[in-house]
Amino acid sequence: MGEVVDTARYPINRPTSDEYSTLAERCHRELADTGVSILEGFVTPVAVTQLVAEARAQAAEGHASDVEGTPYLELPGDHWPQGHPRTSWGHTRLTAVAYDRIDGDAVLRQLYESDELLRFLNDALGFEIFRYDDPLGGLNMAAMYDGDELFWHFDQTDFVVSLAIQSSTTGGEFECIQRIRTESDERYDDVERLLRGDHSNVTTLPMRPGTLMLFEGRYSIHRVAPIRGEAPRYVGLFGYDRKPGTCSSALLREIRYGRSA
Ligand SMILES: O=C(O)CCC(=O)C(=O)O
Ligand SMILES: [Fe+2]
Repeated sequence: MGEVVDTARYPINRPTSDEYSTLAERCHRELADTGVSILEGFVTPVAVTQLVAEARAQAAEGHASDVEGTPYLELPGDHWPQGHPRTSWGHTRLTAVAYDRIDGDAVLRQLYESDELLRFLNDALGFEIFRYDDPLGGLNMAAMYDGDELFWHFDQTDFVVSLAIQSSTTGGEFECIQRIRTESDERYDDVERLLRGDHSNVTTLPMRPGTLMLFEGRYSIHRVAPIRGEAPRYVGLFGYDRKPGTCSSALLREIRYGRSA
């Protein structure tokens, strides 16, 4: 991973060094305090250039989806009243490239399959994680073009690791309200206020190309704002779980990749 990861800044290849411990502790603290840890310049500029070229080619293999969904990524039960966050539908349109369409020697795949990175994430999180056992959703690349967007939602996994590859000309910001809900309190009033357009508590997380972001998306509502302009937004998404052998649902694969196997 030496030539892909900026190991002078992020020494994931030297797990016994003090610098490594300091880095893992920093990420751990940031995640504990805020639910997000942002590693700017994690990937070298040379590798970013290659990632962009790969993303451009891979995007042709992608599946474009255009769907309406709720922030909870599930169908609402009949008992929720109209206007409630559970019944608030919003638009998502993006192109997703599944793991099995990403070349064996692609930089994105090298990173996801790197044991050094996996060990580092384990150390930063402070618990053991496993790569998804999912031939489509383990690793994927999302391409977003003019007019595309990803509606406000909570993730169904504890955390997501994303790698920013290219920013759109304008728009495409990753926006969130950190820890708007907890395990025991849904805070529907706060979610409703946001969905009605009150963005006063929204923060934009910096995702310059080359940034690796560790994000706890289960309690922090987030979205990708509409893309504007000619340059697409490219992001690599790395799937992990606390249990080995986890796979995303067939329904989710069908929606996101247009097939389930
Ligand atoms: O594209 C991104 O930056 C985030 C994607 C995301 O939130 C998701 O796939 O759940
Ligand atoms: Fe998400």
